[in-house]
Amino acid sequence: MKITILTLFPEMFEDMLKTSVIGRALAKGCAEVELVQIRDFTKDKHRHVDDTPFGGGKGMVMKCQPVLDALSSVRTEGSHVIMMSPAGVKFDQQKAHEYAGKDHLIILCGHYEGMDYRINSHVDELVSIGDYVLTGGELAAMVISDAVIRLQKGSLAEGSTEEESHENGLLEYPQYTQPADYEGDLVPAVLLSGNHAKIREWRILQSLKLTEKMRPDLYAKHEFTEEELKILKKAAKEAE
Ligand code: 6GU
Repeated sequence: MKITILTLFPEMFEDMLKTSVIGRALAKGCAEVELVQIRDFTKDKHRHVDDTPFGGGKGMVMKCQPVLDALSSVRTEGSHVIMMSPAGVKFDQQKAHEYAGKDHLIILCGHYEGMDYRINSHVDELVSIGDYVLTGGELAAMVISDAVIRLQKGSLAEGSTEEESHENGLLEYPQYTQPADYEGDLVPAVLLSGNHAKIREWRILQSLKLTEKMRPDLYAKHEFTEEELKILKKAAKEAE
């Protein structure tokens, strides 16, 4: 897939696109990222991308012309265009999968106080990464790009996303590594037992318990599998 990012600050993306899992995935060709400088589409000699808001008020508003000309220059047949905005729908793992399946995702990053509202009708969706305000859409676009690129075939070891937090609507079970005894803090004995059925059961139970405690909102929405119900019943009996 290809991701095109329209921004006034393309340099903000350089390190993340070169580093770690995402850097390797892009180097291997699992996905392609194109950065487009919106300012290159201005037509005045001062290269203004923003102006004062009609009706008055603080701050500056990004202008239609450079943004929409930049967008037109990269739009392709079948491209999906999202605009980063704190007023958008919330991004989640389901959306990450939806975008990961697109051939061409275009991400428009706003800055300053906002964008001229007339831009909204030229994009498919407004997307937010959470209920807080960032100075611009770039960090949000990086979050979305990371979540989408790591889902591309070849980015990660086969099957390594399946048991992650949020993939089945639950948080992931706790993980441990060497040493088994860290200054008296012990790894749960079941994990050292070599009994794979018991380990699986323990992990499912921990995942359920952790989700109930940390994310009651997710737990309330969870659709339990037969196996999960059986494990919960057994744990309740053992606690009697
Ligand atoms: Cl997408 N943009 C900005 N500016 N702030 C945000 C956001 C996006 N998502 C949460 N806060």
